[in-house]
Formats: sequence, structure tokens, C-alpha cells
Amino acid sequence: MRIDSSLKSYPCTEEFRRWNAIFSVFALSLQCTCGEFLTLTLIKLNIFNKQRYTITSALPYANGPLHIGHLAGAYIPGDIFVRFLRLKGKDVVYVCGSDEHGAAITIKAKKEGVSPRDIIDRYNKQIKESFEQFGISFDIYHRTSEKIHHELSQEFFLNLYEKGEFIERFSEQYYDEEFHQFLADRYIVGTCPHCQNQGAYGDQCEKCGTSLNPTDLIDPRSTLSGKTPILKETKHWYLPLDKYQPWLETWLIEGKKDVLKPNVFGQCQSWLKLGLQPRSMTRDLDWGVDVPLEEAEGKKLYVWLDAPIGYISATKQWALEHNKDWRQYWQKQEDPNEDSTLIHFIGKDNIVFHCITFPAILHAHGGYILPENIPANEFLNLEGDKLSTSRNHAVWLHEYLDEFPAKQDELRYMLTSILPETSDSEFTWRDFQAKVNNELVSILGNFVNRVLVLSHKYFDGALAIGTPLSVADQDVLAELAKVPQAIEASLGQYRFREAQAHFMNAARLGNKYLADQEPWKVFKEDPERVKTVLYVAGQIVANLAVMGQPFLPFTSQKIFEMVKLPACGWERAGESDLLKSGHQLGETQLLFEKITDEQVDSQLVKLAAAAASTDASTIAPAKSNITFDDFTKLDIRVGTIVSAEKVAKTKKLLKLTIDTGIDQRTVVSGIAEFFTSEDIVGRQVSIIVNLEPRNIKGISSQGMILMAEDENGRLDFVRPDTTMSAGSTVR
Ligand code: B3M
Ligand code: ZN
Repeated sequence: MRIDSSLKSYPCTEEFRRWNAIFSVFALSLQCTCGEFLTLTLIKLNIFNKQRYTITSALPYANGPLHIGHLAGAYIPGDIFVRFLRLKGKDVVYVCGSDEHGAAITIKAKKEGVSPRDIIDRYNKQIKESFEQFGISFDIYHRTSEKIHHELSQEFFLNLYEKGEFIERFSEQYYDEEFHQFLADRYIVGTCPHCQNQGAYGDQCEKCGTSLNPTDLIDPRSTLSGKTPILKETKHWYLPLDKYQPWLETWLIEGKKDVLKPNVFGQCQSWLKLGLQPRSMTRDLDWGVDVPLEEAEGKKLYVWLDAPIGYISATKQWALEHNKDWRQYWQKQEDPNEDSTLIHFIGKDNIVFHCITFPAILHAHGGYILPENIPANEFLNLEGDKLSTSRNHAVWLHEYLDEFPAKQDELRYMLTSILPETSDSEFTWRDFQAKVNNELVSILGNFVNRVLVLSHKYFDGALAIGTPLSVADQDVLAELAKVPQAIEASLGQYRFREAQAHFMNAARLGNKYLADQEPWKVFKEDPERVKTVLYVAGQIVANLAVMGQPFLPFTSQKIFEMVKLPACGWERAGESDLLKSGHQLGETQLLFEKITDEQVDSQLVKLAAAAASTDASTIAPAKSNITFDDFTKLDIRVGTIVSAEKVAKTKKLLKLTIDTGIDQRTVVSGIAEFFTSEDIVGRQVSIIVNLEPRNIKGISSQGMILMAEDENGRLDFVRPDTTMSAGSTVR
């Protein structure tokens, strides 16, 4: 179903606003030149007018702990959205789980010298716990290593195989001779042909997002041995993405141009412009889902074929446990109006798989619904630098939970306020401190606390209307009543930062109301008026509990307890009598505490220490001792470079002619990435002259130039400080 957007203009009347609220269309007020306010309304298909929803957040690889970048990418937005849907009374399933296949797992296992099973069991547990503690409210957190998942993935493969969808192809693939293994995905790195990123993987460049085949990489290297791989023939099954390109252009580009976020739409459009290529759906690996064909013994499904099917197998498992029908959440229904609405929350490096590959698979299989939207986020940086697992530049969730116990909502709030929704964003500990202290403590916490404390002090915690509501009271309640709709409109466009800001504005409204009414001053003369002020303020507090539920679930829960109101749904948000006159409030609890300078400093010190220790660990380890005799065997001389030329068809090699004082000889040296021949002719170098000659690219290399190499692989010559005569010895 498609509903076209249309741009219409209406006078901004009361009636229009009501109509606007009922249909939840998105409105924008502008001032016309005549001075009258006009409201331009973009009528879009309202995402919240369906009954059933299937919501997914990317399945994290079970190969390491989670950090704040994960939360900000796919989980906080997904959780806010789902909590909101539940509050709206929708039938929703929110699925996630560990991605337990692929090279991400086996490489980690190899590094640690343990089995892949050890790795996935360890991290699945840790990741699951982190999600639970942060209140990410999945209906199920599943695992792709489960039998039900293997079976469903194989069923998908066979379905496509039997329909003749795959192209079967023998081709030459990279192979590491030392490790006797074909190299695909993360087993091979090289330079991306599109953006020149030198660390692109065999299936994708994470920098520009483009999906790749290993043979696309420039200067490929095995991540197992570090060596340049050889080519060897093997058979694989390819998904003909080129064949689905016209369909994708209609479904995705034409059909979704108005609903996809610009960052997502732009990426999809540029890949389609490049032209899609067939992609292999099988791998020569020993860990993963078996390819269910006799002739494919020993081969596994490509992890990006099975992982998204993990959303479906997770739903199947959940349905089994809850007596539900999983088909209602994934398959097309007789009446298309009853189809579930599928939304994938992901980070930007997963866009191609969720917008192109997985939909193509679902389409080729048939019978399945397709995603309604894929609201991918960009990346989160930390203290001016990219988050990095290998450099330990991260805020790990399990460590945060230890160091800031019971402060989950503080991090949720901070991350929501800086979500990288349209471009990369930045987490700093100082900002975290400012957001907690100046917003959560000073605005939200302070307001709720004052209302509770004053009510207890003056009226033993009983709320009641004293004097009739004043104009100011009615105004503040009218303002409050607009907030739920503003939140809903922002959430409907996946603008979570804006939605949370609307929520916070309700707390600001409350603070301003108290400051204006000054009940602490009025009480002596007019306690009945103060009764009313606290009654009105109490309604704002109760509304903060209702409206805070998607964003700050732990805090909302506490406020509900404090005001003694059972948690309620979104239909009651904005009501001005959530607490009836005569209602008795509960105990005051502290909502938030300030983050101290010491806490911030200790986090900064920790990051600096991590940076220092990873620097040290990249320095090559010391070698064992040798004898003096061993050393004197080396004949090292000062030589002068007489000429230098690039070795044809190589990137790194220069062929040098060196005057060694003894003779003029040829040396092949891997320095072309750092020096051109013009740079170095005439320079002095240190050269080992008694090394057995070696044949490099058909050239006999007679000696070796001594080079210094830093941890980033940068090279420079080891040479005398002043000019020495060629042939001088180095000892
Ligand atoms: N495990 C990649 C990632 O963690 C991958 C996502 C799978 S979603 C089906 O970025
Ligand atoms: Zn790239």
C-alpha cells in the first residue's frame, strides 16, 4: 500500500489542531506575510495507525562486550519505539539475539585459542545481561546457534535453490596456503576500491558501507597469516542481486523515498547506481549453518544470509513459548491490511544488508512481508575519536553498570539526547555530567522532588483542589496536554532526540509554573490556593511518569510509585486529572544524583590509560638474546643510493642501485609507499651486504637496506647523521 504525500495549507484554527491531533498528521506552523499563522501539513502514512508490529534491532556478534555505540545505534531507538507502541496498545513483538556465526566469531576464538562455542557462550550471556540491565525490552533475546534457527535458514536456502534462484559458479577465490583456508569476509582485508579505506573486509567496507567481494579488494592480505593470498578454485551459490535490481528500484527507491531517512535513502540510491552484482551466499568455513546440499559438504551459509533470518527464528521461538502464531508477524495475510509492520533498527554499517540483500531474499522466497522502514543511525564517537574495540577506546556497558550502579536512565537519557540520527555524533564525559546535573537533576528531579516535598510538608501528601483553577493553572494544563502529540509526531518520524526534548519540556513547564506561583511564599496567606497549585503540579508529575515511560523506564516506574498511580497507557497522557482531588501521594524518593568532577576525571583517566596501554602493546615484543659472534657475522655498510625505479606491477617495491664502496649492486626494497625515486637518489643508507641474494619479482636482490618501522607501519632509513664514505662499516 502506498499513500502519496501531499502538501496542503490550512489556517491554523482550533478545529484544525483538533483534526490534526486525531489523525496524527505532521504539522509545521509558518507565519504568512500577512501576519497570520498558517500550518503546512505534510500528510504521510501515519506509522502508528496499524495494529501489529514486528520490530527488530540488529543481532550483535557474540564476540565481545557491548559499548555505548551499540546502544546508540540500534537498541535505544528500537526500545523507545517499542515501549511507545506498547503504550499505544499495539500488538508488537520486539526481537533480537546474538549473531553467533561468521568470521567475527571464529577469528576471535582463534585469537584467544579457545573454541567458537566458548566465545559465543561467554559473550551471549554478557550481552544479554547488559541489555536487560539497561531495560532494552526485547520480547526475546535469541541465538543463531539454536537448532530452530539452523533449520529455518536451511529452509530459506533450499527454497531459493529449488526455485533455481541461485547462480552456481566455480571461481578462483583467495586462499591462505599457510592456514589452508579460503579467505572471505573478515578473513581478508585490503583497500576499498571506492573510498581507499585500507582496512576494508572481504564482504564490506565499513567506512563507506559498500558491499564487496574479496576479489574487489586492492592489495588483499590474509588476516590469518598477514600474507598475500593465492587464488584457488571453489564452487559457490550466488544470489543474483543484479536480477532483482529493477524490483528493488521500484520497491525501495520509488516506494520508500518519502519514508526512509535521508542517510539511508542516499546510500541505497548510490549502490543501485553503481549496479548490483551477484553475491555468494555460501562460504568455505567450518563454523556456521551447513549448506543443505550433498555436493556442498563442508560449506556453510554466508553469515549475512542466516543472520537476518535470525529475526524470524527468534520470533518463532518466542511464539512457541507464548502460544502465538509467528506467521502473523512475518508472513503476508489474506487481508493486506492485517500484515504486520516490520521495522529494522540498525547502525549504518548494516544498511546494505537490511535494505537490499535481506529484502531480496524475502522477495525471492515469497510469502513474507517486507520492511516498512529501516531507520539506521550513523556512528557515535567518544571524546573526539572513533569508538574502537581493539584500542579499548570505548565506554563498555558492563563497566558502566559497575561504576555507576543504578544509573541506567542517566546513560539512556544522555545517549538519546545525542543519538547520531542524521550524522555522526559525540559522547563526552563532560557532556554526560552536564546533561545529568543540569537537566535530569536540576529540571526533572528537582521539579518532582519539590512537588512531593511541599505536598507532604503542607498537606501530609494529600492532593486536592482548594481555590478554583486560575487562568495560569488552566494554561499550564493546556500546554501539558499538547506534549503527548508532539512526542508522538517526533517518534513517528524516528526523531528520538526531539521526542525526548518534548518530554523534558513538560518538566520545564512544571518548574516554571512552580517558580511563577511560588507556593512556598503564598502558603501563609492562602493555603487553599497552594492546595490547588500543588494539585496542578501533581498532574504534571503524574504526566511525566506516563510520558517518560519510553525514554526513562526506571525513572517513570519510580515516579508512578511516588505518586501512587498504577502505570498507564498513552491514551491517558496529557490528562489533567490523572490524580483525583483527594489523592494521597506516596513517599518521596530521590530520582537523580549529581555526577561529580571526580567521577568524570576518573573516566577520562581510564580512557587515557587504555590508550597508553594499547600503544605499548603495539610495540613489537623483545626478541631473545644473541651472542656477540652472531652479531659480528652481519656485514653492514654505509651505501649511497645511485638510482631507484618502481618495480612494474607492484605497489610497494623499488629497485635500487647502491654504491656499497665494495661494488654497485641491485637491492629490491619495499619502500615505494613512502619514498619516490626523486626523494632518495643520493641518500646514504645502511645496507647488509652479506645476505644471500634473494629473487624478488624476477630480480636478484643482493642485500637489505636497514629501515626503522613504527607501530603504524611507517618506514624510514637508518643512516649516518653526516655523510660518510660509501663502504664505511656499521658496528
Ligand atoms: N551481527 C553485524 C553487527 O553487529 C551483525 C548484525 C546482524 S543483523 C541481522 O554490526
Ligand atoms: Zn569504502
